[in-house]
Amino acid sequence: MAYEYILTEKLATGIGLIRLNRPRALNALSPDLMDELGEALLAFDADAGVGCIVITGNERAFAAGADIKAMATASMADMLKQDLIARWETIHRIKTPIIAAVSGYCLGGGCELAMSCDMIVASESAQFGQPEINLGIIPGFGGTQRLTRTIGKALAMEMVLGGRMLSADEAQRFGLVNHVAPVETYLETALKLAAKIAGQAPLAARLAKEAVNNALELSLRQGLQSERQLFQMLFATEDQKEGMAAFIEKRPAQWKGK
Ligand code: DAK
Repeated sequence: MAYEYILTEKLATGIGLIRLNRPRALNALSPDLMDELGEALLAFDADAGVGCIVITGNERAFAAGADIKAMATASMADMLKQDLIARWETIHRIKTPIIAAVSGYCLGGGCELAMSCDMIVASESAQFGQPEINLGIIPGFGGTQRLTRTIGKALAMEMVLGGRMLSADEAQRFGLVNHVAPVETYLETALKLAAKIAGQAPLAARLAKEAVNNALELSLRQGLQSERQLFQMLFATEDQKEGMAAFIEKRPAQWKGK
């Protein structure tokens, strides 16, 4: 499918690669770009040949936020419209694991998009920030919630209230980022991690993602209960039988996604 604001590619390693592609606007997340991103995510999620999705930008910017020019004259009623919110929330419906490969600016809605992915690989030049306060607004897509749960209240307050940016090394130290790599190799690092995930038993990978994400949303009691049910469900899959048989027979498992 041809898109205008993103580029997509299905790699032989079972990865669905999505590049945000509005370089002149530092990949600002316009409504049209978000619609395309949502469509591409849903298409890869429905593709049994894709076991992991990677979202990236370019060296200078993952995304410098939602498109300020498209929001500048919006009313409260505009911002309340369900279709506006829905286009941002598509990513939360995706069952396939998603990695953000981030270089350069990762600000506002860009940082929130990266945090909505399951892991983040950053280049040494990445800068993470929630500078919405400078525009007279606050984050609206998890920048006060996911960020605080990940890096803690003290630093989140400084970022959200003071516009402080985190370098890639800081972001890794505070648990926002999985790996930091040179600008020349960060995408390769992300793709290597994605290939490893794409090679896992597909149903187990999807449920593993769901179970870990539940830890941020449910109470411990609910989370443990949900984990147990997901664990038990996997014993209804052919892949569980295959995975355990392969271990016992000392051979690599052949996953079917069934
Ligand atoms: N929106 C639109 N255009 C942007 C942009 C943005 N967020 N960021 C950069 N650009 C454009 C610039 O306007 C400029 O375009 P031209 O003037 O050349 O046409 C071009 O990209 C290059 O930017 P600069 O000339 O500013 O480049 P510099 O290197 O000097 O500065 C910068 C880079 C990243 C420091 C600066 O561009 C900047 O401060 N950008 C804005 C960062 C920001 O404030 N981000 C937060 C935006 S608010 C929602 C969910 C989420 C959100 C909203 C709704 N719902 C669920 C409904 C999120 C809100 C936000 O993200």
